[in-house]
Amino acid sequence: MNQMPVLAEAGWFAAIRQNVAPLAVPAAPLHAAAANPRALDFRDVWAHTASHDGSILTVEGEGRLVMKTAKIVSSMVLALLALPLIALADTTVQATLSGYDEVTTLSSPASGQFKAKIGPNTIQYELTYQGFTDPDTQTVVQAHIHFGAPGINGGIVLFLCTNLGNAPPPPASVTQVCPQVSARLTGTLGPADVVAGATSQGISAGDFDAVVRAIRAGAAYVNVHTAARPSGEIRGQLQ
Ligand SMILES: [Cu+2]
Repeated sequence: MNQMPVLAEAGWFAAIRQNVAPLAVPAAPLHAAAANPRALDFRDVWAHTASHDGSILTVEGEGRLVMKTAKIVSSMVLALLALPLIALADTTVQATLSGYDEVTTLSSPASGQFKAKIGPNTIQYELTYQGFTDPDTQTVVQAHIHFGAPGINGGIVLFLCTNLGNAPPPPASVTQVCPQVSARLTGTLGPADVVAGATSQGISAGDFDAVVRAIRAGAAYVNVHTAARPSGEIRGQLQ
């Protein structure tokens, strides 16, 4: 292999490395090559960028080899540049609901699960609950996300369902009915759905960003209320 394409490749490779370095992606072979550009060899490029299907080794002309190597390395660089975007993408939070997490602590046969995906200005959620078998407690009447740290009760910030006619009015989205014994509810909430229930705690109506910060900080919980336990029968801290 002669020196010309190797040197050209090394300079180009060093330029790519400049772009990649701020991402702090481990790339030991690339660093080694940049520290000593003359040591860079296509075999290194191939070994660290191509799939091991051997296709590169079958290329006949060096020009084509450079082109093909460049394409593969470009794909790799694009993939590396996408990493910060992936890191900023949707966040998933969840909670397991039981009477043991209520304040005051309760013994209830019921249980529940909550999962949500937080995106820009949206919370896509799924709430399931079951086991409300005690005749005194089996009627679910409403469910919410509250603003409160573990072991502390706090105000309502988002409605998940209600049968009490207390749903937030438009422009909030329509609040669905709570099935009384078991349910799988899904929905999407946004800034217009943030109610004023936690105003005295510093989250005013519509302050979606504050709600998301609270959720991410572990300072929000899901609460399912029943006729027998109007302040909540099963609860789960979002995390
Ligand atoms: Cu509630």
